[in-house]
Amino acid sequence: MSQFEKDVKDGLSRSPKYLSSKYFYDKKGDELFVQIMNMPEYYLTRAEFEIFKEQTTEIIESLGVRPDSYFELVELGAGDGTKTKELLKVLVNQGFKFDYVPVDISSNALNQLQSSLKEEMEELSVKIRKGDYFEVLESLKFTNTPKVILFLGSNIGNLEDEQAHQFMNELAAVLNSGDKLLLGVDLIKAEEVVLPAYNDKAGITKAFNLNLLSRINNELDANFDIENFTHQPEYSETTGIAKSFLVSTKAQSVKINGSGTFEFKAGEKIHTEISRKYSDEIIVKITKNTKFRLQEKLQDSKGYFADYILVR
Ligand code: AVI
Repeated sequence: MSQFEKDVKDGLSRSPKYLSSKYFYDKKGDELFVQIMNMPEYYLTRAEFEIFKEQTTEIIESLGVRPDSYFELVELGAGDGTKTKELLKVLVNQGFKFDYVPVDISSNALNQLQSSLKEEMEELSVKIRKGDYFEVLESLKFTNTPKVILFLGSNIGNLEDEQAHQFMNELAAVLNSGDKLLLGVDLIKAEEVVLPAYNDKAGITKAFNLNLLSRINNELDANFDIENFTHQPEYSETTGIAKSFLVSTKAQSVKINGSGTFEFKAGEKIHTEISRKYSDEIIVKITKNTKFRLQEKLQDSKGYFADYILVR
């Protein structure tokens, strides 16, 4: 039984039911996420892009890198690199000596990024690394080269606080003292701004959430009727936590070949995603007793998003 199948079986046997958002990203899910990043309601990508475009000098200064000493710029989950390119252009133009190391589990995404960088910044040294973040970092650990890690897009927000804390500890373990982390996070703000980002008018986020059921149908030979489920986002300004659910619109049973039959009551929810929003206090909480020290916070002009710079 694959890990995916085990996790689906386990999650649907729980009460309340649960499916992990890490399984959103099959080919269709990747495409839908690109559309999400371009939606008018999804302010996160634009806000972080603005920081990278307008505050490039401040980023470079607070990372403490110098043109004459070599470093590695490692990006975890690089995607199409739109934001990072703003930083890369300036570093290249100012003659910094560094390798850009984008890490991703998708070789397709990495190859596309590599060829677009070749076209746009010929002199940039790019070393793509396919695989699990920690395995790649572990393999880079013993070089003694100073490192700057980029973890952007509020990707950390898809983890529960305890998991995020563990992530910071694991990251600290594969870095050396003095290495830097640039952590991009969405900030806690009004429901009127956050909720539409997860409930867009065009229904792209709905399709993104429902695609998880299609993926289970395709890969695990299941018979979810997508028409009988709907997308429901929730957000609490008090906790700063957004959650996405899939709601069964009627009583129904769903069969997954080899895993069994799962009963749904009318109105029963499957929790599929957490998108945590941050404050300084929560950053302090997830870095507490880790080897990271908070150094700097850069924000976009609306104060929607922050890039924190932490030192290992
Ligand atoms: C990838 N991650 C930071 C996105 C988020 O905002 O939590 C995924 C997403 N889910 C729905 N829309 C976007």
